[in-house]
Amino acid sequence: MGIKEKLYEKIQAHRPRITRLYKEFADKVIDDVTVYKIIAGMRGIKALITDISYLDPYEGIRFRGYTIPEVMEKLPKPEGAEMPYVEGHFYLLLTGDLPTEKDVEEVFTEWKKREQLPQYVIDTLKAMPRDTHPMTMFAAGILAMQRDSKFAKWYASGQFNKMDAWDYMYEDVMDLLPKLPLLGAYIYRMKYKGDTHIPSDPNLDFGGNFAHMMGIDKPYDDVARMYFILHSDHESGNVSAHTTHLVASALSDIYYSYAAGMCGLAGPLHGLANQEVLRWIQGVMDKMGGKIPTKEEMEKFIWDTLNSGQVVPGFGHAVLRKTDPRYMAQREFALKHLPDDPIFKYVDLMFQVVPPILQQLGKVKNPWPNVDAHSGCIQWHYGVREYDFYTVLFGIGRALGVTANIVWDRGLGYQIERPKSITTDMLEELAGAK
Ligand code: CMX
Repeated sequence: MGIKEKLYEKIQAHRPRITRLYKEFADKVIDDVTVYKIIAGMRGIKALITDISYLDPYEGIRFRGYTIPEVMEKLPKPEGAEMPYVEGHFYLLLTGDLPTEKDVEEVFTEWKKREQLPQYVIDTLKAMPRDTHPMTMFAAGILAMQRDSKFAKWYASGQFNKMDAWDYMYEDVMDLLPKLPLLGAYIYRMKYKGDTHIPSDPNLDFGGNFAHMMGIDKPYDDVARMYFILHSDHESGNVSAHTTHLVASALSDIYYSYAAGMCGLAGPLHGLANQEVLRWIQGVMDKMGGKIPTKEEMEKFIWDTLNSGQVVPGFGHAVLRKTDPRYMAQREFALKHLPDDPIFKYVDLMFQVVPPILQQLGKVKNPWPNVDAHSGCIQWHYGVREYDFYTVLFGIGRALGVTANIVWDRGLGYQIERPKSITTDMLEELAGAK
C-alpha cells in the first residue's frame, strides 16, 4: 500500500475517536487554568492534540512512540550511512508505522519528482539585500511559493469540503518538503559562497543531497540527516509548531502556515538559540585568546552573562526537566567524530559548569542543556561557520513534524483556534485579588 493510501486508511480509522470525544465527552474537564498558567504564556495547559510526538519532561521526545535511539536504530539507512533516511522518518511521522525500504523508496521517488525550486523563488531571494537574515530569506522563499498551493486553489474553486481537505494538504506538503533543502542550500551559497551553486543530485536522499548542495563532504550527509530528524517535532505547544497549527486552523494553506511557524522559530528564545550559543562561545574564545578556559574561568563567564541580565543560551526548557535527548544524540556523534574539536571542548565544559550555576539561581526550572546547546558546534566543525544560518537548518527539520501535523489536522477536521482573552480587571476579580 502506498503512503497516501495508508495515510487515508489511518485517518479514516482515527476520525470516529475524535468525533466520539467531541460528541460524548465535550463537557469533561481535564485541566485547570490557573493565573500562573495564563501569565506564563498559557504554560502547560493541555489544550492541543497530536499523536505524532509526545514530550515527557523526564524522558524527552518520542516520535510516534519511539525514542530517539530507537528511531536511529529502526529506520532504514542509505548504504554506508550511520544515520537514517529523512524520507523514512517522515513516513513514520505521517503514518505512525516504521517504513520498509520500499516505503522509503516511494517517498524518495515522489520527492525527487517535486523538488525543483521555482525560478520566481530564486528571483525573490536575489531581490533581497544580501545582509538580510537567512531566516527572513527562508520564510520569504516559502511564502513566495504560496501561489502554487493546490489546497488554496481547490478552496478558491468553491469545491472545499472538510472530508477531502487532508488530500489537498498532503499534496501541498509533498510539494513543499523536497524543496526545502534546495531553498536552504541556495540561501547559504548565495549569501556566503559568492552566489555559486551546486545542482541537486537526482541520486541522493534528502540529507545526502543537502550536504552535496552545501558543498560539504562526508560525514556531513549524516550530520544533515541527524539534524533534520532530531529537530523534526517536539509535540505541538512549542512556538513554531503551535504557530503553524494556529495559522492552518484558519484553513490557510501550508505555505502560509509553515512560513508563519518559521517566523516564530526565528526568535532567540526558540530556534535562534543555536546561533546565540555559538556567538556566546566565540565571544569567550576571543577573550581567552583561543585557549580552553579552566572550570573556574568558565564559571566566571557564565556568571558575567547572568549578572548582565542575559540568559545562558542553550540551557533550560519550558517542558523538559532533564538533559535533552536531542543534545545527547549530538554529543554521542561529537564524541565519536570530533572529540578534539575546540568548540566541542567548550560545549563539554559548559555541560559540566552551567547546570549547577543555574540550579543556584533557584528560579530556573530546568538547568540542563537543550538541543541548541550542541548543534552549532557540529556545524562549525564541518565548515558551516556562518552561525546566523543555523536556524534555517532547524527550520528544514521542523518542517517534517509540523507538516505531518497539518495533514492530520485537516484529516481530523480540527476547528479554527479561538481561545478567549479577558481583561486584567476581570482576572483580578476572578483571582479574588480585588
Ligand atoms: N539562563 C538564565 N536564566 C534562565 C535560563 C537560562 N538558560 N532559563 C530560564 N531562565 C530563567 C528565566 O528567564 C526565568 O527568569 P525570570 O523569572 O526572571 O523571567 C526563570 O529562569 C524561570 O524560567 P523557566 O520557567 O525555567 O523557563 P521558561 O519556560 O520560562 O523558558 C526557555 C524556557 C527555553 C525560553 C529558557 O530556559 C531560556 O531562555 N533558555 C535560553 C534560550 C534557549 O536555549 N532557548 C532554546 C529552547 C529550545 C527550543 O527552542 O526548542
